[in-house]
Amino acid sequence: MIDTVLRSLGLGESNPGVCGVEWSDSPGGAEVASINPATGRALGRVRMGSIADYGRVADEARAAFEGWRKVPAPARGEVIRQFGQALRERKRELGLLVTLESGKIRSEGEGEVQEMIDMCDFAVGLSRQLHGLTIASERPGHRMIEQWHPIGPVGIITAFNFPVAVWAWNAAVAAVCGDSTVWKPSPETPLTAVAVQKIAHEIARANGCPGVFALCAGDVEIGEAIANDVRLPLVSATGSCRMGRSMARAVAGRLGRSLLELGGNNAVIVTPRADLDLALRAVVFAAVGTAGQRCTTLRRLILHESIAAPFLERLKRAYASIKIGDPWEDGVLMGPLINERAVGVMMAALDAARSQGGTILQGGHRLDRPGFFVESTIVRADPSMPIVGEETFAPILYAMTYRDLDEALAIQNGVEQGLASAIFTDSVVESERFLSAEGSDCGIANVNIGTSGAEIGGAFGGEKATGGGREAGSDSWKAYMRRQTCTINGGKDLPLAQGVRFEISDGR
Ligand code: UN1
Repeated sequence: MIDTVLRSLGLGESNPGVCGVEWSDSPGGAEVASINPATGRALGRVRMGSIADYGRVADEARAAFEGWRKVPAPARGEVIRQFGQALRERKRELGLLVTLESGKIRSEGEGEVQEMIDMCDFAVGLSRQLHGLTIASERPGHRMIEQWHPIGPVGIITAFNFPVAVWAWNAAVAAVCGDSTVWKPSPETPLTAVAVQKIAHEIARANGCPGVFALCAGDVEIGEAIANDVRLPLVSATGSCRMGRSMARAVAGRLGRSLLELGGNNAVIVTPRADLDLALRAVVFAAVGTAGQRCTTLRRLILHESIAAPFLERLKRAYASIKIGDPWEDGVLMGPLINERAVGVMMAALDAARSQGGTILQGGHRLDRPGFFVESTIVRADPSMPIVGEETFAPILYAMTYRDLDEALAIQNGVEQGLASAIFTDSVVESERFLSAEGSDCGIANVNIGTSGAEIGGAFGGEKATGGGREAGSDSWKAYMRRQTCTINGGKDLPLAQGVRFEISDGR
């Protein structure tokens, strides 16, 4: 099965991971094996880029930008339309590759490709809607407009957990905005990146714009090169708060712009007025889906004390019924963690939780089988435990109780991250409070649905240590363009703003 999938996507045993105007035959970086986290065995190998390879690709992306920015935006949209069509034709194989390489279950693997397709559709529509404003001038005979121009090549750094969808959030929008992109995928999921790059590159070549989508697989040194590269006016990066802090410093140091999508420590509040059946289903998907490896994964469950005990009993039973196993098999709801390190990090977090007074209610173990499988785990916790304030990229759910909504909101907002949040209640008073200015402080606030699984139509991102960036839908496109304010004088006089007088005489 694996060989067929790889071959159908044009992948071999060893694949170059560098592509600018053309694929590079022999990139100068290390050759890295991509490991199937469900077996621990290699799927194939990717030859990473060296700093020299990166430099060349970034030059090519810069040159490609100079042509691409002159192509009318709707014509750029047509290229993205073709790309979306090519993804539709490859959805099954690509989805399976996502599953094999990242360990997410089949339907989530295909969902990831669907998310790319949705992004293409969105970007095609956007390509005719990059609207500016007309602004009334205070001066007679003058008018003001705001227009948007392409900003330049954009650096895109993505994480293993959404190995291609998050690239598409950025690349599809950047492309219709007139920007080329240079992509550094996660070293954990390079094959998926190479497969998607093959499709994107082919479409770009067929449309006479090779180099608009560039790829340079690599490790931290490529990420640092992107952060410090003055050729890239914008860097969009997804990953941990730690990575984001050093990225933000480096990009700001050269006065570039960064768009950051960093850690989440997402919470759900379940009130006594909630539909508990609905809440239960939502909590399980949000906490266990993708084996707890989404940045929107539910990590903190804040239950009203009157419903906590029976709700946790039901939750434990639901957890026990979850089938953990090979993510490509039907009926499996949870696959493995991404690697050995992730298993170690989860076990260390559970040790910390125990020593800080937490009790493991369910799960807590590694599974005795090849690959990186763990049990989905519920910990009875207190919000004051330091580990509860950390994002551990694993299926650990900290369950806590509250007395009144003020306390619930204080717990919900009492962490450094600010990505996704939700409340379960049938009371409009409670939900409106949650959505008000004194309610959730997150970039995403939901009512009666969980924290994960956002649609692309809304702007995606979070506040505080999550980094403040917004990607995908709504008006996120503005981050990928430069705004220009233009004042045009159609008259024969030169009145000055604010009534300032400055008369000169040229002697005539
Ligand atoms: C991420 O985990 O980096 O809302 C992004 C969701 C997905 C995107 C998650 N659409 O869960």
